[in-house]
Amino acid sequence: MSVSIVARKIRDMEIRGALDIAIAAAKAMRRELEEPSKNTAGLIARLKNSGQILKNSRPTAVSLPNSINYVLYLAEKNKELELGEFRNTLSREIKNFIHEQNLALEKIAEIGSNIIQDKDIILTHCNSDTVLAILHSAWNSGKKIRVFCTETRPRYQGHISARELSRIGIPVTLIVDSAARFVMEKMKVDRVLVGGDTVYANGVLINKIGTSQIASSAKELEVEFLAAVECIKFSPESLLGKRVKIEDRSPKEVLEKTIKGVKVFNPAFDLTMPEFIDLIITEEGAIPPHGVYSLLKEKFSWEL
Ligand code: RUB
Repeated sequence: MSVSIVARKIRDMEIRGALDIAIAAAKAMRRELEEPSKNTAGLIARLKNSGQILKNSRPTAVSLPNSINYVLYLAEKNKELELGEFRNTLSREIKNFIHEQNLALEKIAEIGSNIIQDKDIILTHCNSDTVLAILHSAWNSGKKIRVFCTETRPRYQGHISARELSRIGIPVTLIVDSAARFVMEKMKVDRVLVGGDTVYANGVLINKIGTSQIASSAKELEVEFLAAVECIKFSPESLLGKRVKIEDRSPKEVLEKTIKGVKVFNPAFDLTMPEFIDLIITEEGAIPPHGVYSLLKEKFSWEL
């Protein structure tokens, strides 16, 4: 798919979830290598421009700029190559990068599945492929888990999670978002497991709106709170004090018909503070939030 199509699909949430967004962007950048160009410098300029278009498509998941910046770093590294060789080398390296992201997902599924116990009752919010991979792996290893999915207003991504879990055969129950605390207490939920769009160096997790409310209820009820995120979702720029923009989406997602005199505010993500998070499950291991800093410096040495 071309850069403009991928950018549109990300903006319209046809492509969504922070990992899928990162992979789709890398694939679109790889496709750009097929475009005509006089020389390597011209193609790099084109990649930079395409990268900007993709970066502008959605603001909150840092996996998107990370993926593009990595491709641009690879392009810069190979800039002395003549055009044909540049195209081949970069295409291979982007393919490797995409492969690594898929391996990261598999590794997280394995690590996360070790944390899940037989007969666990788990609550998840929104729709995260990384969370689903863990639950799938735990189920396949014979753990008889049960899952509660919040519906995740206003876009109902919880339906996607519930449908997928049910397809696998995992007993799943859909609840309204505001039932999360009640269900955690009454149904004796063992663990909350969510994905993430961005993780700052100080261990702050940015994920679908409502995550922080669930995390604070989990803390109060002594329910373990786990976040599953590939390192591509760590924010190197947070070390420079920069913050991502919390996406503000259309009021139409909340109200089909406007109510006279009523404004709608529709933020799509929120911040969960590190003290509410027990573990962040990454492909490098399950770490406490204060471990993000060192892992970030290690994984993003090329950027820093
Ligand atoms: C999706 C969301 C997911 C993360 C992680 O929000 O918050 O929890 O993106 O997903 P939206 P994954 O539906 O607005 O994109 O684990 O698949 O990367």
